[in-house]
Amino acid sequence: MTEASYEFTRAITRLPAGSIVDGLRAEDIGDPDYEQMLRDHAHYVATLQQAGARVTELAALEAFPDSVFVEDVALCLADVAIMMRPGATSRAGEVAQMAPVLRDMYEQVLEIKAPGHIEGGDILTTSREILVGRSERTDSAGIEQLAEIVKPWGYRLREVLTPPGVLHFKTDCSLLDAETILATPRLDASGCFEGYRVIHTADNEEAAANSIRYNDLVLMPAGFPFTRERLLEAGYRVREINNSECAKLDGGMSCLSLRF
Ligand code: CIR
Repeated sequence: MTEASYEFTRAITRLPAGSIVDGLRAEDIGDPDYEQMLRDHAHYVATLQQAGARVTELAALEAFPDSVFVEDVALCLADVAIMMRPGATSRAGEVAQMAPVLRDMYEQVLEIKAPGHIEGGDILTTSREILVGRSERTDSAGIEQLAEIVKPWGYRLREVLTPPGVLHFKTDCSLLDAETILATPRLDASGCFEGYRVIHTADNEEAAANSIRYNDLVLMPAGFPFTRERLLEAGYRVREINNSECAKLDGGMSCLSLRF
């Protein structure tokens, strides 16, 4: 029996394009260094491979500066993939670039249609349910559609709230195992994780919340020693990846891959 929310065999990533310097950001703290980003991306892909992933690395798309953040354009479940409909207009065209890739890998690929919007970063799939955070990028119309789409496969979906000023729901949380979630205290305070065990990020280490569990490994952004210690103490096997450049564009570990 596999734990479909974190036991995977495949991953899809996309090489960062040079145009990444034009990527979206909530606050401008300078452009990312492309060469450093390429090194970090290679480390990320190698770590997924170490965790057992067969990684499909797609070519860079210069026309779409944010296209390295592949997570936002699809939801990949065990038996069906669903193309998202990003709330960011500059990212809408990324969906058509990913759809044929997923059609080659899945028997069924469905899609969120207008007028709904959802970005994958707002979706946390746990072993019991699919949590979707309403945000600036994800609206109730999109969430309602997704709930209907996944129903035939027995998935329960719950609408929750991404905190104001936070880009995506998963900017502030990640799944660690069937029962456990890593979350910022501010997101946990909303009550959305009732019934789960929650490990909090340490003070001033909120950005560590966007980590990923892939098989036996937890990939987390480097530079958050107190949160890392909490994960190690709880028994997780942690790998740190430098995320300084993606962080300038509000991106983290989950955004960089589709995992299934
Ligand atoms: C954006 O604003 O869309 C990108 N600069 C960052 C997307 C990060 N994706 C994610 O958290 N899933």
